[in-house]
Amino acid sequence: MTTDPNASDERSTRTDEHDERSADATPDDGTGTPADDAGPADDEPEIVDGRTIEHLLTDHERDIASTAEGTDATAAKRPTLDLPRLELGRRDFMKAGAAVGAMSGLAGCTSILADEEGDDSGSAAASGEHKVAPGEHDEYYGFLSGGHTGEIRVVGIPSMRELMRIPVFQAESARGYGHDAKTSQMLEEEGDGHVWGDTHHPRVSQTDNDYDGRWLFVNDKANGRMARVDLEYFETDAITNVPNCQGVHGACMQLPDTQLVFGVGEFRVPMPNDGRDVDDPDEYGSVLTAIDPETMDIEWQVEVDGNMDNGDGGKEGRWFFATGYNSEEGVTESEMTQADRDYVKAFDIPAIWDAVENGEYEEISGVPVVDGTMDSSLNEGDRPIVRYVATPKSPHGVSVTPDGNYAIASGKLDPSCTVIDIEAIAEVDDPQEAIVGQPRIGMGPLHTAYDGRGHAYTTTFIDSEVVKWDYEAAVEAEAGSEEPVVDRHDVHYNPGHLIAAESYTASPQGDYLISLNKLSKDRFLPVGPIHPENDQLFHIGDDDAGLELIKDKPSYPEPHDASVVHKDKIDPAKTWDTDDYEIDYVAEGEESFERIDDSTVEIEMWARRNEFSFPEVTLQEGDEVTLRISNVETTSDVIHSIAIPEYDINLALAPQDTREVTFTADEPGVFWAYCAYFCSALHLEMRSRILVEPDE
Ligand code: RUQ
Ligand code: CUA
Repeated sequence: MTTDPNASDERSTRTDEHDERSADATPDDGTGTPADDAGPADDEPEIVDGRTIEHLLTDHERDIASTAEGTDATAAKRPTLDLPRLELGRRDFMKAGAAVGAMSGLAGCTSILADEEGDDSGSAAASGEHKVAPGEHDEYYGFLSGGHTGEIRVVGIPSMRELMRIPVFQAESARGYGHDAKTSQMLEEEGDGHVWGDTHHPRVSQTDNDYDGRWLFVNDKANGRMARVDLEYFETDAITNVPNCQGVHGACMQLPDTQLVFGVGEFRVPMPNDGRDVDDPDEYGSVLTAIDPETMDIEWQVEVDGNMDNGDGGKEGRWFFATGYNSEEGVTESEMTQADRDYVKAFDIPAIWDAVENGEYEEISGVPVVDGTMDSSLNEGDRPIVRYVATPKSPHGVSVTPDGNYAIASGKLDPSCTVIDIEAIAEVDDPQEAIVGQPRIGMGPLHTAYDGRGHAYTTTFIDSEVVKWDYEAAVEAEAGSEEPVVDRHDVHYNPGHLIAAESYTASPQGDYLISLNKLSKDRFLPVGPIHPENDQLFHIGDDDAGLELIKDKPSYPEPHDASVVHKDKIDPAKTWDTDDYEIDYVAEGEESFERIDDSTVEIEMWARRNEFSFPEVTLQEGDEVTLRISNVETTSDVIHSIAIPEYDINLALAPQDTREVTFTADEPGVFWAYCAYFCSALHLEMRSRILVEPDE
């Protein structure tokens, strides 16, 4: 990173070099790897029925618009995709389903889809297998991001029952999050005054490439933060504000033992973003951020060329992969989609640590920033810190196979996935030689999950499918071949992420998979113009039966990604342990009301069924009051709260928990504090009268 005013010329040169590199990556560089003759990857835009992918994308956008109106204005012009078993254009099909629903009042187009897919009625779904009876527990925890609600949702799988929500970047009254001193300070100090976030990628910590149930980490795409959720208490316990970038998009960690947590910077901005270079996009940068999982302190950042997007860590700890788009470093959609290839960046973590330890960085906004751009001196020689692997086109998701052998990137604007051999990355001279497979998956491939039996499952956003394929077969096959595909199943509609049980570990469970679909259209009762999304659960455990659709779950906007963890690997607390928080517990008999001076009061109190230690509290107008309160119950699930509406406070109190809050009694009057958790037969009577006497 440089702040040299002459540097913009250097940057332009670098951009030109991108194009050269893209050109280098085309067929006749003589390496003889499948990447070299990847049909869709070449410089010519791929043509489907005489139309480019860009045209198809435009059609797709128009179809979404026309379907919403129930019209069929574009039907005549719509092309048919040349995918097997789809005589009808996929979007024709969606439209047909929506139109039937609209005209006849039928709830959705399930029957039509069942016909096309082969009837699902004999499947596990119809037979009632995978049901979880009332009172029974699920097999898995699903941790879903909540998108721009800023939260995490906890769902039981396979029931898909929502078990809990964990607020992360937004205050939330039912859990008292952002109401007590500790959590409100965390939100304020690490939030620059922002009141919301955009969570995309929840990843659970691992030890030895398996879930250890300790923490969950998640990004904030909106305001460039990373957060940690403590999975003993299912509560956010740390937030880190990441400088030198706007949004943190991809999030995951260095494996096998969660040595580092990574945030993948997306939007390019000047570094630091303090008013310099505002209209000089060549000077903007994008960074990968490495965070210590214990302290949540930032260790270093690496600046790269182009936008980054998603990421995943190799299983052996050396490599971290991030996809990227906008190698053009443009600022408009058309500028960002010119090149037919963008890059998967392979970060060599030990080499980056060496650079940091040798002082080969620039400190920006208090963080060591290592230069990992293409023409950085740190990328010369035999141990470059970042290897740029050109893949088609604006690759989106990247995930490492459970055996640790491959990183698979999804083409997004190209129908292929790219299989990168992780061991080869370290050995080859030209990173393109590490590309060992490039199967044709379908239109708009976004994300890939694994079952541990050698299958990859990729969502195709435009085709609205989950496509199951064999990744070793893809290594054997010609680039561009559809042969590795073993099954495909419609989803409803337009899937983003998908996640299989424990897919991010070295040993996925291989039984369930959730497709997180962005559009639900007519699948549910209408609820106004903002529709829920649709999370669809599949059973994938029987390779003969193929993908079996079990369940639709309407989902509040909007989950992006999820981690699915076996129930035995999570060990939540039933009550609080008083050693686990920094403030002192207030036992029965230890309650106190202390006037420190003319305008300062400290209250220590407790709550139990059906009373607060003080039935009334008398204050003077203008008093600054610090109130600490413990729930002295020891019985699980006896939760109280202290709601003081006048001061916008609701502290949720699980058994043995203690919370603190400070407020100013700025208006005279009588204000009832009450318990907002329905805790007992006399819950309504559980209250305390706050008398604020007027200032004379
Ligand atoms: S992204 S729908 Cu934010 Cu993970 Cu791909
Ligand atoms: Cu305590 Cu209601």
